[in-house]
Amino acid sequence: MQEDTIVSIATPIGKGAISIIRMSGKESLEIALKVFFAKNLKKNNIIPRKMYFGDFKLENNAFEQCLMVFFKNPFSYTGEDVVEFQIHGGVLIAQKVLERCISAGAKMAEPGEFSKRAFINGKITLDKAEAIIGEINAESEGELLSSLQVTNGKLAEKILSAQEDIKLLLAELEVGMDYPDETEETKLKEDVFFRLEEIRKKIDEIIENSKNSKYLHNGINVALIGRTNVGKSSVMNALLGEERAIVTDIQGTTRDQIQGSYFFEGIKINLVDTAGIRETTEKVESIGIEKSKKSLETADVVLFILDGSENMSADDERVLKLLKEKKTNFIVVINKIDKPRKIVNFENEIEISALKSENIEKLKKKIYENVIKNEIDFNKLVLTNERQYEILKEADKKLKKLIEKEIKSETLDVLSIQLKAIWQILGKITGKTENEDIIDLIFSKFCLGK
Ligand SMILES: Nc1nc2c(ncn2[C@@H]2O[C@H](COP(=O)(O)OP(=O)(O)OP(=O)(O)O)[C@@H](O)[C@H]2O)c(=O)[nH]1
Ligand SMILES: [Mg+2]
Repeated sequence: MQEDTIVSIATPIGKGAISIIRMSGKESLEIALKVFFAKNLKKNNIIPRKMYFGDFKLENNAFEQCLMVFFKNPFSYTGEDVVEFQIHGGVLIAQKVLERCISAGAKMAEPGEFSKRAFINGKITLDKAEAIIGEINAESEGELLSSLQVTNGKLAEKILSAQEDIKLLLAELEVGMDYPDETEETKLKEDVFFRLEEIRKKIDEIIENSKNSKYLHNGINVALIGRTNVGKSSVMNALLGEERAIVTDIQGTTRDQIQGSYFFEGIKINLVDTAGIRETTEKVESIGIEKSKKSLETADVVLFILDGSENMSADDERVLKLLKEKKTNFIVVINKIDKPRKIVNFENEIEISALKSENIEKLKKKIYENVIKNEIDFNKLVLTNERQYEILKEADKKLKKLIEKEIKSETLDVLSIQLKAIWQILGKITGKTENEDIIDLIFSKFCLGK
């Protein structure tokens, strides 16, 4: 158990009618009873998990009616003694209750400290803890669903079992090294080879399912690119369903980048409207154009917008050339189809009218399908954050090298060192590793009070 008793507001600030102030640590009950008074309630007669209605005494001796509940260790969120106060009223009262707990002896919790203690006391696995961060921060529905998946601990199970397989293999290698005569090295290596393939299959499956997780987490970045006056800002507004960007018939209206996002199928779509690209000597406009060119590089997909009522101009050609040079993933959007069409046909184009809101839903679908190649199956095991994804890819890379190369050329000794390294890498997700730093790193990303 940790030394300090920590306290924090556990509910989101400013949301909801009830706030919960949570304290955890061996002095939590003692501190609570210095500030909270209910009829006949004493330290030796308190019943765990029973709600007590009483008065909370604030700094200025004013009383606030509230509920208190005590969770005796180990049956609490953190595994320590925990006290929670449920108070009515806004942020100010919550803040005052918090301050009073601190002046009575509790320490303000660090971000993620509650969950860190829960993890240390074996209440949650590391990947579950990370999923909790995901849930707190999940903005889109899709992201939330996959966070919940991990919360169920299925991912931990799968990766732990891969770690377990590796451990068994390590044991076998140990035996092989200790009794070189009794084991035939080639036969042992053959066995190791097949079992490594099995482990890799498990890891590959999660990686495959998680390819979409980047988009679940960060959303899809879409840049609207084209020459001036083709209707980029109008398309932006039509997609957002609001008048975000200024629209005029003057060329070069948009100079800075304008951002906005909407949700499609639970995925956040982040749009950036850019300055129309054309030859110009005007200073501000040129800076804007340079930015437009840059946003090509960070976009997952570009909407190349053309004015369908006009022929391709030199500026249009210039933009097209740029897109091809940069090998950008782009969709050709023929705008202004409410007017007679003049522009040439493009492969894989979509006709819309931003002015008349025609085919906007179809465009939304096209953007989504362009990036999300296969359906996101929320029932499958997916990783909720990029850190985990990168870790698994690292493990996979090492496994691949081991299977395809090292197993043939290296000694059992070296193989065992490499395998141990992979075990360690997987431990960065499951928490089964000797490395403590990583735990601190993750928990510092938590919200306060969780
Ligand atoms: N008829 C018609 N006019 C449109 C349509 N979309 C945009 N316009 C008009 O085209 C003109 C330019 O629109 P903007 O959205 O400002 O174009 P832009 O590409 O953002 O222009 P810059 O910011 O200058 O690069 C405005 O007068 C719009 O009303 C459309 O679908 N049909
Ligand atoms: Mg514009």
